Amino acid sequence: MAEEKNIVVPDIGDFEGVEVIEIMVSPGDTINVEDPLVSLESDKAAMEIPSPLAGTIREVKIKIGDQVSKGDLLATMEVAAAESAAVAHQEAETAEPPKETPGATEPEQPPTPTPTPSRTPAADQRPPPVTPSPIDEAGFRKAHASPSVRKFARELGADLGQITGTGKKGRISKQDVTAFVKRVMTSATAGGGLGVAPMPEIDFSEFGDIETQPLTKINKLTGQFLHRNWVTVPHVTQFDEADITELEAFRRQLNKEHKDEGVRVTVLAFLMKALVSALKEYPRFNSSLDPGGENLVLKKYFHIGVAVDTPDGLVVPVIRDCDRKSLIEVANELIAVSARARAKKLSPADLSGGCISISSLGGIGGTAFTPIVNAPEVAILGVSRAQMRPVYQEDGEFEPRLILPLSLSYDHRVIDGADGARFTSFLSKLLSDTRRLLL
Ligand code: CAO
Repeated sequence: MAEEKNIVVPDIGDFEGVEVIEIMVSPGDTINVEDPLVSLESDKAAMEIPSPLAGTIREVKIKIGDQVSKGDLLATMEVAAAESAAVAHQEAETAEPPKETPGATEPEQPPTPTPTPSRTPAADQRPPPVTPSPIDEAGFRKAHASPSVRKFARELGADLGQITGTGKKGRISKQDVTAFVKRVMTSATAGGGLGVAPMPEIDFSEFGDIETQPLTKINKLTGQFLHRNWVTVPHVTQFDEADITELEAFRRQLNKEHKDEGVRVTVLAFLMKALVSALKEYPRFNSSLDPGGENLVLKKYFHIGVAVDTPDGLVVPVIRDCDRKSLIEVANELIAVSARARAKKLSPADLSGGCISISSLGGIGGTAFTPIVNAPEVAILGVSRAQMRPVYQEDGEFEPRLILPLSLSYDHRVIDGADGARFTSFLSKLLSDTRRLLL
């Protein structure tokens, strides 16, 4: 059977006429023992009055700004009969004085972690992502926190209702609020507002010897660009291959013929010329989305970026007007620009204005990879190492052919899958029959 009980101000020490600054409950609220009911604040201290019992609030008897002293009626509560007996006992014993927070400052206590058995250690290291949202007043009121922590949370716009307290009985400390705000900020910046979970901070030296090396300026800048492009561009990678047996024979012959002039034509120079033809055939690959995402800007020039691996990190210098340069001019410029990149002598002009990029790992190895689009460009061609393979011929024989793997990543907002496949097929045909490059 339910009974109505009076909840009064317990012994609050020598304080008389203390002001009510916050009321955390309303009629109809179901509360547990120790749930905060009201906050009081004198000129010396702030304190929270916890509920001595569990039940449902029937009536709140005070309002914000009231001055209360020991024994004043705060609220009436409907409690179960068993609870009621406990109250009688508690009232006789005098309720435990509430905890004070002198000068409205949270005491610097290390929070006591509350074990939550259902969570794994990994989950504990990586709290769930939180996204900024307006404060839910009901949840905020019910949260178990001192007035100073409430004030602090309000100043930062942190919703106490979303914070899990690490103190006794889930009490929220100032540190909990700070950790929550930090998590919101990290989620927002790390994921560009995607609400991804922050990386756990791990001390790797716990597991073995380590060495910490600072990232270079190029590493950091490249990292930022790649991350932005990875999360903002919907990527698709189209794989294809080209038979470059004839191209390779021609390349070797060319290099022999121009040996005395110091000319060195690599597969990359052919790829750049082939890309120009492919861009002319498929102009959407030579475009950028405008920042508003409303228009496609089609470019009438043919500047090609080439990823160059340097001791300080990856850079992508641009070779301009590849349509107006001969194969040998492109090859020479490639050698010059990659030397400048490795000597850290690139100018800002060298690094801007690209239409499409090539990432060639062919000189190193590998069979295929998925390059990241160098936005605002809309496509990047990845090239892996050419390999001699037996290829079935129409006459029923297998012939050794040099096969070059191509990996074209593109921005699916601009380029359809069918066009992606058409583009690489076109490139493949060009590279398989270099005469077509003349067309
Ligand atoms: N298949 C087979 N052989 C290849 C090849 C391929 N796909 N690509 C290049 N080669 C050959 C070259 O023809 C050259 O052979 P020769 O000595 O017989 O002429 C040799 O490998 C070395 O080439 P290279 O790497 O010196 O020259 P390149 O024009 O192919 O590339 C450059 C120039 C600057 C792109 C390259 O040196 C480089 O830095 N590559 C790394 C790019 C990179 O890091 N990309 C990753 C970006 S994403 O993280």
